[in-house]
Amino acid sequence: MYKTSVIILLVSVGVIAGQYFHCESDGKQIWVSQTCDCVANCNDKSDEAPELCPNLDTDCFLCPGSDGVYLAPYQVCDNTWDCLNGEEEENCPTESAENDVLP
Ligand SMILES: [Ca+2]
Ligand SMILES: [Ca+2]
Repeated sequence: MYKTSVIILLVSVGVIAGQYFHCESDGKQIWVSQTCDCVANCNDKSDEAPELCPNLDTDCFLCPGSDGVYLAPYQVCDNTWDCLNGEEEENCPTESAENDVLP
């Protein structure tokens, strides 16, 4: 009986610790799956901090000149400006570009 309770407690703690991430500045609770997804869910962006997400630079698109605004891959070349000046929509392959012959 005692053992079962301890196991249940440990599993519960593990589930809670594994599912939620607490933002550093205000302790706001978000899903762990929302961390390192290139989208800032915390006001302080602690869910996308470089210490937490070492692959941020390769997994996400950093808006040039922005204060660390990252975009998820699906936001790049989706014909919608997500960076302030739509930088992520530049250099996208287009149907017409594929037919262009470079000089
Ligand atoms: Ca996030
Ligand atoms: Ca976009």
